[in-house]
Amino acid sequence: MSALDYSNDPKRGPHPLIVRKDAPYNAEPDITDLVKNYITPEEYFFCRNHGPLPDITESKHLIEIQGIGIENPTHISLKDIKENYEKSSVMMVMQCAGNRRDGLHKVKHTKGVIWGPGALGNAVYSGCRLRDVLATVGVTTKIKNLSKLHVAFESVEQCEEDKCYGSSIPLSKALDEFGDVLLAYEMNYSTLTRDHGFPIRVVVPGYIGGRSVKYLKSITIQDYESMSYYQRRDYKILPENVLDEDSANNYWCKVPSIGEYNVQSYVCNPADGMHEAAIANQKVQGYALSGGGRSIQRVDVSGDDGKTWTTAQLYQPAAEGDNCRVWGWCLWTATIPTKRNVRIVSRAVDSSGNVQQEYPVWNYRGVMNNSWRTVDPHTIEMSNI
Ligand SMILES: Nc1nc2c(c(=O)[nH]1)N[C@H]1C(S)=C(S)[C@@H](COP(=O)(O)O)O[C@H]1N2
Ligand SMILES: [Mo]
Repeated sequence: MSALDYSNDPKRGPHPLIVRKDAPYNAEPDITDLVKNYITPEEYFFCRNHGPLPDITESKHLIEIQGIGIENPTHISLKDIKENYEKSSVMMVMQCAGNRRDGLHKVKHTKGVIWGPGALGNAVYSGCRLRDVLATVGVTTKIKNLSKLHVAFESVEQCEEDKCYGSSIPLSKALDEFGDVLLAYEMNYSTLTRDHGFPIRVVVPGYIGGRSVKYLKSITIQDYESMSYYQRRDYKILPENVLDEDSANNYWCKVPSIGEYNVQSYVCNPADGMHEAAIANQKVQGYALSGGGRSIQRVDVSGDDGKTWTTAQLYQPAAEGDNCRVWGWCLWTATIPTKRNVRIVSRAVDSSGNVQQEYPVWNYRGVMNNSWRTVDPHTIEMSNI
């Protein structure tokens, strides 16, 4: 077992998050809190960690930049990043690939923190563009074999079982003029907190949260994906016949790692068990999002378990400037009749026409669950009896 020391983790007083695991610290908000704000305040923002939080002195911290196409590997300081690169901001959803794992875990045992539907948030991150930093070391879209290259990110912290947190994305995403990948030092216009990656993290809009490496220590251009455990042996959708670690070992290298997340929606209000009465006009509220910059085209809401559907009203700011990609989430409301003992359902359609699937497709790591959200008219406890 790991002998990691968590005594230097930030002291967290009483706060509104539901703690899924103490050490490493993993917590998510109550979903009725989550949809109170379009931009998720930090107090309602989920935290996903794999080890003790590093305690980094900003003035001493350097990021190493090296690899293919870089003649002179270099180190860059936070001062350099803040003073010599244009500051830019991106509003985006950070969503863990394990969001809603609980739904798959109910089907069959899954491996991982049992997240409910709150392992996501919508924030404004600010920092410098990764492509600007790469340009100063000579890495641009003119690089040879662009489509075969990756940018690997490593973090400072030691995780469970002596692993270092790391991940990678295609270099083409990092260099894309409209990809909006940042080295961020602010979240919601405040300095990043230790929980969210102080002093600097990567943010990769449209990709699963796991690619947005916190406490960034190094950036490497290479012709293979990150060798990190979290890239190679985690965050993959294993086929349904893989039931345990032993059989997973035969599959990790055959299955691609997840980049962009899929189309998703969730009814946050009313919560399970909260609509026992038949109501003529019940207000239903939730979130919807999709990966890769795809916007939400439509959210269908049903008060009669999917027999009839009403189109929800969406709140989703349009894409900014020349960029047609949408990284922020969509909050929606619908007013529908609900009946006693009948489920409320939501399903989203994204701008590519992808629709959420009706039933969960179980996978061992419990990732990318996007089955229709059905609000159980009874409490969860009652439905388990
Ligand atoms: N260094 C480091 N970066 C990390 C992680 C981590 O444990 N360590 N977790 C990743 C995962 S799985 C997710 S979902 C996001 C969560 O970001 P947040 O804690 O700011 O919400 O950070 C990612 N970056
Ligand atoms: Mo994650």
